[in-house]
Amino acid sequence: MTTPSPAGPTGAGVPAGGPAAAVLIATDAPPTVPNRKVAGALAPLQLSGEHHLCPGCGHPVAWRLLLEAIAELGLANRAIGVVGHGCYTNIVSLADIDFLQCLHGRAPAVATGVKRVQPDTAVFTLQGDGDLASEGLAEVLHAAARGERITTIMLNNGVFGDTGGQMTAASVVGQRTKTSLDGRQPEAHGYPVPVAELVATLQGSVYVARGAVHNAGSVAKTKRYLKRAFELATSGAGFTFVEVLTMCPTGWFLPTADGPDYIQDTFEQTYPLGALKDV
Ligand SMILES: Cc1ncc(C[n+]2csc(CCOP(=O)(O)OP(=O)(O)O)c2C)c(N)n1
Ligand code: SF4
Ligand SMILES: [Mg+2]
Repeated sequence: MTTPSPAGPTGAGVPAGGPAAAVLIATDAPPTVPNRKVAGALAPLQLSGEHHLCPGCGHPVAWRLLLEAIAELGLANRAIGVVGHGCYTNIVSLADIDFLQCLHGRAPAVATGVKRVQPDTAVFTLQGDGDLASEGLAEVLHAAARGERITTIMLNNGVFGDTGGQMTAASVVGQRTKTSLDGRQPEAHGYPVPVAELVATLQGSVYVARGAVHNAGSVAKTKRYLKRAFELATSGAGFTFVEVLTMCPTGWFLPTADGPDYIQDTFEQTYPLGALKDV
C-alpha cells in the first residue's frame, strides 16, 4: 500500500511512490476549494430555485429549457406565457417573464387574443396533457387551423398530475392511473389521442415536434425544438407546437428513479420523438 508523505500547503499528501502512484488525500487538512457549488444552478430568467413539485418530476427540466430558449433568442422582454391549470403552472411564480392564467384548456384562445392585440410579442402557451388533450382539445386544433402566430407547448406526463394522477386522453394503453388501476384498456377507455400528429395535419401549423426530458440527448434536442418553434412563430410563419414527454413518478406509482425508463419503455412507443413537421 502507498504511504502518503505529510500533507503539504494544499492539504494533499504526495504519494511516496511518485506522481503516478495512487493519491491519498489527507483528511485532517482544510479543503482547498469551498465545499459548496461554485457555479450558479439557476436558469436565465429563473427567480428562485424553490418549487413544490415532487422529486423526479420532469416538469422543472422542461421549464429550464423553455427559459433558456427564450433567453437565448433574446425574447425575454416580449415573451408572454399563457398557462392553464396543473403542476407545471408553478412556473409563473419563479420565472421573470409575464404570464396569464386562464380557464382549464383555454390557453390557445387567450393567447390568440394577446397576440392579435400585441403583434410584436412572443406569445406561447404552456399546458399539460390533461389541460390540453382532455379539457381543451378543440382550442389547440382551432388555433392551429387558423395559423395563429403563437407557440403551444404541451407537457405530456399522461396524467392529471395536480389532482392526484387520473387518466387523461393522452394516457398510454396499459398505463396505471388513479382511474385505471388495472391499466388503460382500449375496450373500456379508448385509445390515447396523439395531439402532435393531429396538429401536424392542419394547414395552419408550420412546425410540430415531440421531445422529452428523460435523458441528456432528448433534453438537448427538445431545446432545439423549442427554439425553432419560437423562431417560426415570432417571424409570422404560423402556428408552432412542441410536445414534451415529462416524468411523473408520483402519478405513475413508480419509485422516483424509474421515471426516465418508464418514458423510454412505454411513452416513447406510443409517442415517437422527433420533428413531425417543419416548413
Ligand atoms: C374546469 C376545471 N376542471 C378541473 C379542474 C381541476 N384541475 C386542476 S389542475 C388539474 C390537472 C391538470 O393536469 P395536466 O394538465 O395534465 O397537468 P399536470 O398536473 O399533469 O402537470 C385539474 C383536473 C379545474 N381547475 N378546472
Ligand atoms: S404529481 Fe407528477 S406532475 Fe405533479 S409535481 Fe408530482 S411528479 Fe410532477
Ligand atoms: Mg399531465
